[in-house]
Amino acid sequence: MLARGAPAVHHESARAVARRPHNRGMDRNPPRQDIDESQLDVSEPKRWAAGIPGVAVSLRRGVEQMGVARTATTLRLLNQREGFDCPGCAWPEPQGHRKLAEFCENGAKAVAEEATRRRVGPDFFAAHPIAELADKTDYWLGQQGRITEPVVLREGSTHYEPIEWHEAFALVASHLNGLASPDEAVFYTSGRTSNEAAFLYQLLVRSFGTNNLPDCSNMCHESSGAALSETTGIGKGSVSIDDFARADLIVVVGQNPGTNHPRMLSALEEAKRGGAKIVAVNPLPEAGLLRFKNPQNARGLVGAGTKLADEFLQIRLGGDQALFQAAGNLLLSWDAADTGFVEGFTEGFAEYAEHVRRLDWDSVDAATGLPRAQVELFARMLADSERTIFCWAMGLTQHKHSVPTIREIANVALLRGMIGKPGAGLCPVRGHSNVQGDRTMGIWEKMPEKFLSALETEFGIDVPREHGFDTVASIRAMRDGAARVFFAVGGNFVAATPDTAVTEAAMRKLDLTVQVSTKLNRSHVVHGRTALILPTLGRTESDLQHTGEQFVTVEDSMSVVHRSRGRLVPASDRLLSEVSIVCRLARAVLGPAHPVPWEEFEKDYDLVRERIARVVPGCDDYNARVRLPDGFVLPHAPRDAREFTGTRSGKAHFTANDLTVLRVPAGRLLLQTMRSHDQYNTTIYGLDDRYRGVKDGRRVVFVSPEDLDALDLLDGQHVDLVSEWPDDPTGVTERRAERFRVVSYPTAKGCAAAYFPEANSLVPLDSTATVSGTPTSKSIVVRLEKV
Ligand SMILES: Nc1nc2c(c(=O)[nH]1)N[C@H]1C(S)=C(S)[C@@H](COP(=O)(O)OP(=O)(O)OC[C@H]3O[C@@H](n4cnc5c(=O)[nH]c(N)nc54)[C@H](O)[C@@H]3O)O[C@H]1N2
Ligand SMILES: Nc1nc2c(c(=O)[nH]1)N[C@H]1C(S)=C(S)[C@@H](COP(=O)(O)OP(=O)(O)OC[C@H]3O[C@@H](n4cnc5c(=O)[nH]c(N)nc54)[C@H](O)[C@@H]3O)O[C@H]1N2
Ligand SMILES: [Mo]
Repeated sequence: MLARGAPAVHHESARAVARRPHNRGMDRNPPRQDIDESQLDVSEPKRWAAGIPGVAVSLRRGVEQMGVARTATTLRLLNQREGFDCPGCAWPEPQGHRKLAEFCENGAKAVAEEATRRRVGPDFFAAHPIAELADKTDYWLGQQGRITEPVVLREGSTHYEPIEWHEAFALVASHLNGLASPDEAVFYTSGRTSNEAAFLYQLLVRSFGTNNLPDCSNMCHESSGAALSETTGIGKGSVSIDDFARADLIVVVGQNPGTNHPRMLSALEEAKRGGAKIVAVNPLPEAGLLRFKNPQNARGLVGAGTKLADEFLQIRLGGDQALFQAAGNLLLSWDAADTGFVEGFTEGFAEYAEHVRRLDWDSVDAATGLPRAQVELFARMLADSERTIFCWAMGLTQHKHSVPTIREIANVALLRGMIGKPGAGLCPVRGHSNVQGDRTMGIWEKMPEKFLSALETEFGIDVPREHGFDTVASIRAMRDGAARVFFAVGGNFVAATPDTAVTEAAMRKLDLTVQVSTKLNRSHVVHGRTALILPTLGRTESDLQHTGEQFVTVEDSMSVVHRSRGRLVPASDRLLSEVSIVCRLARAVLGPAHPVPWEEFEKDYDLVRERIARVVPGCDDYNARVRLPDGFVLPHAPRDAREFTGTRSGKAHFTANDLTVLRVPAGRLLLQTMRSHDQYNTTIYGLDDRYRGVKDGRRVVFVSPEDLDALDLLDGQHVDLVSEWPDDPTGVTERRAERFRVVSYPTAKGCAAAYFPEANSLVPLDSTATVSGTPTSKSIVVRLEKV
């Protein structure tokens, strides 16, 4: 039995799992069959997260992909100081003492995916023509294993075939240098890239001459960054992990931590033990928000677990702006403002107060769908709290009015003086494990002047000033012929982006597509006229260079920068690290006379970090500080000193925002696209959305029983989902995704849900959030057509 602090993974238990008949011999055999939706099985949703099934699933997935011994060693190094950072989510590691098993079920799955023993080598590509691979799902593609050597798909060819690394770099260089302008190339980044690789990558792209650096953040927390930089002067969260234990109220809005940030449940549980109250605001009663059985202690395994949410606000999709305006209105009417803070540290209060006092309560009712008494109770909890933390994720960032919504949370936090004191603050919970670090290192299509001029001074180069394309603008440019080359460090661009049909057609028009990847995905089989796959090391693997084994650094969701060092033998001896790939490509593209010492950087990552220290704000003495046991925390003026140095006035800004009420035409529903418990974005680990009771299939649409009645539909029927957007500038106002099984589910009335990426084809490319440009993946008007 697992006691607190005991290793959750040891040989005995892993062996016990491996002995079960269905796990025998799984090691190297990927599934031959793709998803068969006719096997779909639906049962009652769960009321609690983790517990024994969580531990069992971690071990089973580990053993399937890695075998017993490798599972034990790998999981033991996960999130330890001398090990590697979990390639799963960006939730921070605890400071000081770390438990021996500092990971969660879904972190274990992420590692198993990467450390798998399955391989995709030249035989695989010879056996499977691209036309066949293009019919497979991301699930099947990902399950085939790690890519072992660079491959090329030459123009007109039917198969990928091996290519030497130097030839691959020369091919990319000849395409890039043959462009009419550097702006005809697009350089995407997903959020797993290390700080060192990200810093060098943006340096290469800007030296080449463009700011076309879209990243996954454009589809993720861009709205948070935009709203927070306007209001607090810094686009990052203002809490540390230790604040959770000190808070008396934690509000979790638009986030499903039980699946996407499972280690956050431990922090919530600890806060709860310390007397904190938790409010969950969500259209879905997510299991992890309701009750948690902590797999790291005996009580969590055998007992009833901890009840987490004290209050569950089952809000309508997109209703959060109204909820927080209403809270602001009530707090003001109760004189519950922290006047010392408001007067000392903010501006714009009078205008804000005037605006929310005029609030139209009918709009609040319509937008939130919540009983007024519950809105009042929520405001009362805010008024009574001395230390509130506001957490949110994709449920807030992927709507048309996401930026005003997050500004509204900032308003309430400012009103109550919840920034820059222990146990309180704003906490956008980031997705990819290093998405925040990549931004810090310059992966952004519109980095500020200060950063760009620091690059120029440090390296003696010229870099462009004109803003580049973000993700949606990149797709438009590809579609319209303004971009000809696409290069991606990680990610799965065609599957993660909106409007699948449009994006895939845009991708197919390109001259060259290049993917730096660990595993196969849809973006390798929907490609430009020439395509390259450049296989790279994962987080778990050791990175041996000229001066010895290297480590890299990453930044978590709470601005802690620390080391990550892979220990496993790489999946193949033909892999290059992302740093090597960037440095060698830079030499090929920019020529040997380029002033940046690319060759030296590849040999010794300390040399890269010396430059990071001189260019990136807050990174002074980087090499020494990342070597401290827990790394170091980047400065954050509002959090550290209640200073708002990043805004124009030096004060925090209240904002007055017009209220958006999403009105849905009769007979239609508002659809959100979200993650199942068994996937990492477009990487589908398995087919078991355990907490929601959906198994062995993914084409489901969750609809409330009342809506099913009203629409004359039954649980178990099949429907096409048809999205409707009359405002589409391209004139295509309808999009269809075929054959989804209707699941009767306790979601908020008028709101439906389906999985990402199956439903991405329904999200119009041009339907984006104001200011941030993020696709509106969480509010799409759909009708359900019986098939
Ligand atoms: N295991 C695993 N971990 C992951 C990921 C993964 O795919 N798998 N992805 C990573 C990434 S990149 C990210 S960004 C995060 C994503 O983490 P989440 O944001 O938790 O991911 P989603 O599945 O999109 O869930 C959105 C949640 O918000 C709710 N929601 C949707 N719309 C609204 C709304 O209008 N208002 C409110 N109040 N709630 C709403 C949904 O019901 C759901 O609970 O997780 C990261 N961690
Ligand atoms: N409809 C809808 N669309 C969405 C979302 C949604 O909620 N709804 N969420 C959005 C969000 S929040 C995000 S962050 C994006 C995610 O968009 P992406 O980051 O582009 O997608 P991922 O699925 O995370 O990328 C998976 C691929 O990354 C590669 N990979 C994995 N590890 C490594 C590594 O260490 N190095 C390299 N080079 N490659 C690696 C593998 O080949 C794998 O196939 O999707 C967005 N799209
Ligand atoms: Mo994300």
